Amino acid sequence: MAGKILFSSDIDDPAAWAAALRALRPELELVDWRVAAEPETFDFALLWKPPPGGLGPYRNLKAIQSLGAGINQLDLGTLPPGVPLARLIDPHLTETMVDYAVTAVHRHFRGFDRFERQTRARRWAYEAPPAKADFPVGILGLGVLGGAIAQRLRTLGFPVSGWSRSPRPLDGITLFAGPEDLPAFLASARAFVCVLALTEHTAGILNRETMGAMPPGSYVINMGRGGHLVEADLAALVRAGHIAGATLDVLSQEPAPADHPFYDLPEVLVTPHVAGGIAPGSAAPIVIENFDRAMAGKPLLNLVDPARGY
Ligand code: NDP
Ligand code: OXD
Repeated sequence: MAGKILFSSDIDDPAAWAAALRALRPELELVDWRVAAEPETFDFALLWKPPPGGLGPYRNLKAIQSLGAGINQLDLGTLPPGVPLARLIDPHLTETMVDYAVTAVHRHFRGFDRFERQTRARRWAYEAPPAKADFPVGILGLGVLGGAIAQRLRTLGFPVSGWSRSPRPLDGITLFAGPEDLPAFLASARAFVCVLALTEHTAGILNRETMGAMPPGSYVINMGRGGHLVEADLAALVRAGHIAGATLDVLSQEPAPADHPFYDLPEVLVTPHVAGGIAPGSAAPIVIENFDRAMAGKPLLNLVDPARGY
């Protein structure tokens, strides 16, 4: 089916996306918002963020496809009401997220973060290699990404627990669900990986109280959204020695300002929102499937539930 797709992203390459879509469906036209004219002629939008002027003029859109698994960057309140929105779930994205989580967990588990600091301080201090059995990992969010991360870490030999809104049975993973289980979950691990959806219920969930309830010497790995973490609380708990270290792929302000306090905390590693990668070649079939569904008036794959917020 032919059609016109609006593209808007400050991090994804429109030419690579146009080529990937054209390879599968030559009659599809992908137009970057910077050159888009006649907005009413667009059928579908592929967006990391909406164009600066918003989507108001694109009044015939049948659906919006996020260029991410998350959707908060789209600023839901500004999207045209009633137009369905889908998240992007892509095997390449999942694999890159799993890789990132495994790397961050191992770095803290094997003390590479400490050894990096010792190296700079010209210090040699032997410590016996730890056992994975003594380094349980807790995953906040057991959706597509959290589930895949949990299973990989378990396969690697870590005891793994997970926390989500509703219970999701996962082989070999200790499950916790809902606010009532949160205290037990927070006591269950040494490293915590956050891959929650960001909603009004999960904003600021990593705060003084919850991180304070983690066992002393715990590690925090945030791969969800910057809004999950109260940054000043983490900085205070790191300075107090309660949290031993953190790996943060997402921050409340991206790019982070040069004077951000985390840049002065050796225990905190910041990566510039690189944990997950969307590859046009791998994700294009999913986008085309959703384009076809939108044109046929069928429900989208990976549809966002506006009431749930994810
Ligand atoms: P899913 O929607 O599949 O999973 C979201 C998880 O959050 C679910 O387990 C859900 O619980 C849980 N959740 C939502 N609200 C609550 C709540 N109130 N209490 C407890 N748990 C809750 O999303 P994905 O796994 O695909 O992606 C997760 C997030 O990862 C994205 O929203 C995005 O922000 C982030 N991300 C970051 C990337 C990066 O590069 N840093 C790349 C890709 C994604 P339930 O299972 O019960 O519904
Ligand atoms: C996403 C992201 O949500 O890259 O996919 O953050």
